[in-house]
Amino acid sequence: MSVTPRPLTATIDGRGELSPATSTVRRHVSQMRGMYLDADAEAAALRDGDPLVYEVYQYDMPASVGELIPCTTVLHPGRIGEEFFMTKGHYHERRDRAEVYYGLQGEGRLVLAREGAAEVVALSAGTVAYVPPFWAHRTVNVGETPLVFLAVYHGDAGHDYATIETDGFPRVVLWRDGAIEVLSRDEA
Ligand code: S6P
Ligand code: ZN
Repeated sequence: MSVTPRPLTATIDGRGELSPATSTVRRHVSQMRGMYLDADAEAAALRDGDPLVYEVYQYDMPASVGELIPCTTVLHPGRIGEEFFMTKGHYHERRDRAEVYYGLQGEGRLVLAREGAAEVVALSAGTVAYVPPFWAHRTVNVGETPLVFLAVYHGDAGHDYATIETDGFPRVVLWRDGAIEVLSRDEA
């Protein structure tokens, strides 16, 4: 049975934690096996304590179209080989559901993909980024401090991770030769 939410206020603390939150996700390298390009570097990270890559703090709402779900992501700095720490990335299960991101701290990139097309946009404090319907989305921390952002999306959007686990993203974001490089995955 769905519950009609009451008006809500929440706060985001200095490290990006949304409070109150009703669910929290913490993803380590071990929960993203196979997503980074460099399998040897991934194995080394797993041996070396399986670092925490990101945290998500969410206030869950009923899974219906009229609802909006607020959540924050704290994406830690780091790399697996040349590849910057990133989120798993997903399509929305209901592909026609859009989303808005608002950058709060740090320096990142938002990687968007749809049917072979790809765009990579900067995401930092003060950026408002629109994820249109039908576009897969992943964030990447290219800085030395946590990348923190607020996301707001439809209650019934859902998350399809399986398609990304199979197909990946067409672009990768790397630290190479002393610079941030965005490359086609096939040429990386
Ligand atoms: C939800 C929104 C974000 C991500 C979060 C973690 O639709 O896009 O809150 O869930 O940044 O990424 P991922 O790909 O593991 O869900
Ligand atoms: Zn999303």
